Amino acid sequence: MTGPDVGDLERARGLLAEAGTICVLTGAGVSAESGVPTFRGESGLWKSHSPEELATPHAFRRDPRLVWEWYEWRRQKIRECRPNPGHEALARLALGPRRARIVTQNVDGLHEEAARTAAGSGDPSPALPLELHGSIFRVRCTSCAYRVSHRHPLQTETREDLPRCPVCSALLRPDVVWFGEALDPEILSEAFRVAREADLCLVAGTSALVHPAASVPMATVEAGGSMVEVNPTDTPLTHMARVSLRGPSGEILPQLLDWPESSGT
Ligand code: BJW
Ligand code: ZN
Repeated sequence: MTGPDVGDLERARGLLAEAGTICVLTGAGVSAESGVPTFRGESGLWKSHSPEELATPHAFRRDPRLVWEWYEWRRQKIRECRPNPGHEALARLALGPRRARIVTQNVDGLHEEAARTAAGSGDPSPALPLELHGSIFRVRCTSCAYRVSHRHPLQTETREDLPRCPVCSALLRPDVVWFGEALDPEILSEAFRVAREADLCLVAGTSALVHPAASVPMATVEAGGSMVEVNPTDTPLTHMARVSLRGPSGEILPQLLDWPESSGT
């Protein structure tokens, strides 16, 4: 695999070096090199399951067992995945002296794991992401306010096996955001605040097809900041990017960020 254009890499490093505050928006592509399947494209999750079929409240009402089976398959896959050099470079950026904040659409928890590893015995919180679409390792009640972290395997073979709320006995569901559902308003407004106040938005590994997440980098640009995109292919945001670095984020992000002036050290 050839690397990104050297001139583009230099220009992107220059923009990062000039930026006082940085917003990072990530999508499924940043976890691809960890082994987490993306949603769209050749090897995307949706090849055999359409989102309308499985990632909607309607689908869960119609066939909760099928939806849980799909999530349990993904949870099992993701449990075996570890952060890759892209997650690690972003965690170091966010823990460094620059004001950088990670906003992610991913539900896999890999940014958090990278933050904890990079922080060692220190405080990981500056590198903990704003998770726009929730977490695949939390469950919540379909009826009451019960919500809890849950990493262990779940039984999904029959409807009777499905997890139930210990408070009200209603079905539990994955604590993720499905199509047609509102994102957590506090997390969303914090993400847009971070984007508006950023001098630069670094967008990595997202097809930028799903809103409102895909509008986050636009807030930076509309407020006068710039955008740098890292993705093997064009997206609807590409025409707004000052620089587009073509290639896998696990290779490009360390080249871009582990460089004295762009990391701010
Ligand atoms: C690599 C790589 C490598 C590969 N390195 N890169 C405005 C316009 C049109 C529609 C709407 C709009 N606003 C809202 C909507 C409707 C809808 C929407 O956006 N629809 C569009 C699809 C048309 N949005 C919603 O419904 C949202 N809710 C909402 O708006 O509510 C309004 C409301 C208000 C008040 C009351 C009620 C409602 C909710 C959206 C929820 C999305 N949920 C999912 C599932 C999460 C749970 C789960 O994981 O199962 O989120 S769908 C799925 O898509 C998931 C992802 O986070 C999201 C984005 O996907 P992502 O991350 O971009 O992945 P891919 O696969 O698409 O792309 C991967 C990219 O990586 C590609 O570009 C590759 O090239 C690249 N890549 N390898 C770097 N190594
Ligand atoms: Zn309940």
